[in-house]
Amino acid sequence: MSDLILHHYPASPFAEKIRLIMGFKQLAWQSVTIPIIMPKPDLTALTGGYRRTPVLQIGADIYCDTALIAEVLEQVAPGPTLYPPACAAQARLLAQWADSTLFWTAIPYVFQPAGIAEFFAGMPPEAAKAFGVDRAAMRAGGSTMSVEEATASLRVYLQRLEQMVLQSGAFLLGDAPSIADFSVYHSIWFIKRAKALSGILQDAPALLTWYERMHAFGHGTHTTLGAVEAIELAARSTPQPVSPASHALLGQTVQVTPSDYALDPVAGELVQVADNQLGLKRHDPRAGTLVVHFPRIAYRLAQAK
Ligand SMILES: N[C@@H](CCC(=O)N[C@@H](CS)C(=O)NCC(=O)O)C(=O)O
Repeated sequence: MSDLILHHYPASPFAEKIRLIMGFKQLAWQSVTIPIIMPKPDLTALTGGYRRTPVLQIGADIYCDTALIAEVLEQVAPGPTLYPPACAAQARLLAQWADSTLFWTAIPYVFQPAGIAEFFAGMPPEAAKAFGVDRAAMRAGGSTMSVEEATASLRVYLQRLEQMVLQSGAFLLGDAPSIADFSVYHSIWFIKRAKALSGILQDAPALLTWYERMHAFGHGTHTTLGAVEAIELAARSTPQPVSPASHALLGQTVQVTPSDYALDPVAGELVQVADNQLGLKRHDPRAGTLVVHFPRIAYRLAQAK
């Protein structure tokens, strides 16, 4: 039985990024399907309030955000690497652009009326309404892009990505894939699924060939696990020891909150501070003692109020 448990749902682009990395590294994992909108009581029992998708669980260690999940999977299975030494820095920076700017251009592009109709086909009208209300609350205060701006920006981005594939060989930064390919892939995957709108990709034929090359990695192998079983497994497990660096808030009760959207704080004892990782120890009545891990980039650390 694999120790890797992915909490996710099929239609999530960020989950698709991680599923494809599982395939690239030929990993076996367990799959817990989580709700697409709040409430998510079984997920938040593990995370302490973080609600975004996906989340990786290894025993009583909970990893939030795909930037961190990718680094953890690299440690679990170093080869093939997501960070080829020749381009690791560029790859991480390009991945960050894709996970923020490209993703938040693809979302308003796909969620125009034709894309919405396809996304919610076969679901009752209330499902679409509930999704809209949930995501509006999640993005409260954030800026939104018009379909016009998203379409125009996407055309430019697709041409830049097309040029990268043409210049660098099989993948965005060279002959081998890097984290940048997986971060770009999930937005293209989301656009490609919206059949009525995927025609925009036809102007980037080399990128489409790249897409097929990426798609062929598959998702590795997985078995299904219930959300309650995942919580019970956490309760039976002990978090892995961490090596804390010195930090003024170490050992104190703190809260960590995404700094972009879905601003749900997670509170706990700060037990780990690394270059790009924070660990909070917390206790849940059902899941027991856990350490919830976040990247530092795009997460705010503050003393608990
Ligand atoms: N920076 C986060 C972003 C994750 C994200 O925005 N995921 C979307 C789904 S693709 C989400 O959480 N949507 C709200 C939800 O699933 O409840 C990451 O890399 O994991």
